Amino acid sequence: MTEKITFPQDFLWGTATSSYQIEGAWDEDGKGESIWDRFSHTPGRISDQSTGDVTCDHYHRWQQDLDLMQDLGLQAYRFSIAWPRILPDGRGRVNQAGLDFYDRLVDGLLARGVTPFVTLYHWDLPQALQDEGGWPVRNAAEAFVGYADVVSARLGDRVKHWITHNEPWVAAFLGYGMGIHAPGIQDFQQAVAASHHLLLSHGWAVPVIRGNSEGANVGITLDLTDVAPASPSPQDYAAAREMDGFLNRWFLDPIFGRRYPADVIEWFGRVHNARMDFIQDGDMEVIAAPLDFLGVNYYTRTVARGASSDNLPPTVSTDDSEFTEMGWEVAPRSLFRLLNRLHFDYQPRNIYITENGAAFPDKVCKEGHVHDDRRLAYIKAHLKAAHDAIECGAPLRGYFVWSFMDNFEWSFGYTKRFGIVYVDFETQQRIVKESGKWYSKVIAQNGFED
Ligand code: IFM
Repeated sequence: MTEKITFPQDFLWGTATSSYQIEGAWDEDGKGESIWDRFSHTPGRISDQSTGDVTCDHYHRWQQDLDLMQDLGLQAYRFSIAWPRILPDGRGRVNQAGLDFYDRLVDGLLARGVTPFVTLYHWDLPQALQDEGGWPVRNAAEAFVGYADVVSARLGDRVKHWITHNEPWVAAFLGYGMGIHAPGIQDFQQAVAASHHLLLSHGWAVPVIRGNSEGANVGITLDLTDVAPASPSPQDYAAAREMDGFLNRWFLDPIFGRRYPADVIEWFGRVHNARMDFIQDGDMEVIAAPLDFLGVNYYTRTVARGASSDNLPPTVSTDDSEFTEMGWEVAPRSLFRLLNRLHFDYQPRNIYITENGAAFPDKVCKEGHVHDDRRLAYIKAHLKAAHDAIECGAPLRGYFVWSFMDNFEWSFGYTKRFGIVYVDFETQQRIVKESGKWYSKVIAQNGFED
């Protein structure tokens, strides 16, 4: 028997991208160098030796891309602004050509009936600021506020949805801790300091954006997961609590006014010898600035296993699971659990799923179509989980597929395709995948048959 899944009337349907992943034009029209330009130009950093120099060439093809969004019936589009396009040196001199680009983009979206959701920071820090030490240094947070001011002053009359940061966990811990993202540093102390300054910059920017953009909805996007202990053993429960602390609570707790979790501070100190001496009086109050919404990026769950010979046999196993091309387990019920947990534990006013999607090895068939059944099934299962969470009271207001189109997947280069639109990177041809056609129908019907 089929069941009709219908979403609330004002539910918002969108897709998402980010500047470095789609724009190209890395050094055009006065843009400064970003840490991702520097990182991808460094041999050995990107698995297929590629760069984002051209990527989807969206900087030149944005009108065609916006037309496609309109054809698909997208109601909202989440994109990010390249900070070094606006402020080539990170602060000070404003590059008008950069601002003009986003100005045209916003007007182009509004003319097509698509609501812009602007992310201010999706990881392309101006290299000039990294040369001063980057996010581990407090100055970067101060510079971010100046940047947020310039952008929101110019676009704030038309943009009413603002996301300060995308996935600060990734920016801090993959960029400065593990070194697999730009700027490629491996120093846990710097990573923890970076996480604090990212949050501080967020808290400082919130009132600045509100001041420039009347009636603005301001939020932050976190990458969150649902952590399950592999077995009901004390070791696995302890491991799950640690992972939950590191991946979820480290950012959620301070944003929602609970300060940094004591158990994670203790763990950082014990395992990584990390100190918290960068926190100044008043910082935690700044970080807890009340928000209009929480952005949630959800891709997979985490199964935690304690490192102990006393482990019990796992009762939570991934043996029969499906995995995406990223090696991430497909776990839609965990999205349901995560949304409920956020709702009951943290009570955000509103939630948007600002990213959800999957990489699979897509091929264009002879007839020129892309039959990405597994992506379609992934999105459908996650939408069903999201719908169930709404029925349980979660204040979920919208959903953004990651991604609008295939793009530069960071250290994986072009080897992972996440789009609902296929991109031929040789010709720049766009082909709407079957998942994109299906998503377009979901939007038109505000739901789907299950
Ligand atoms: O491509 C990224 C995006 O930039 C941030 N969230 C996860 C996506 C898939 O890895």
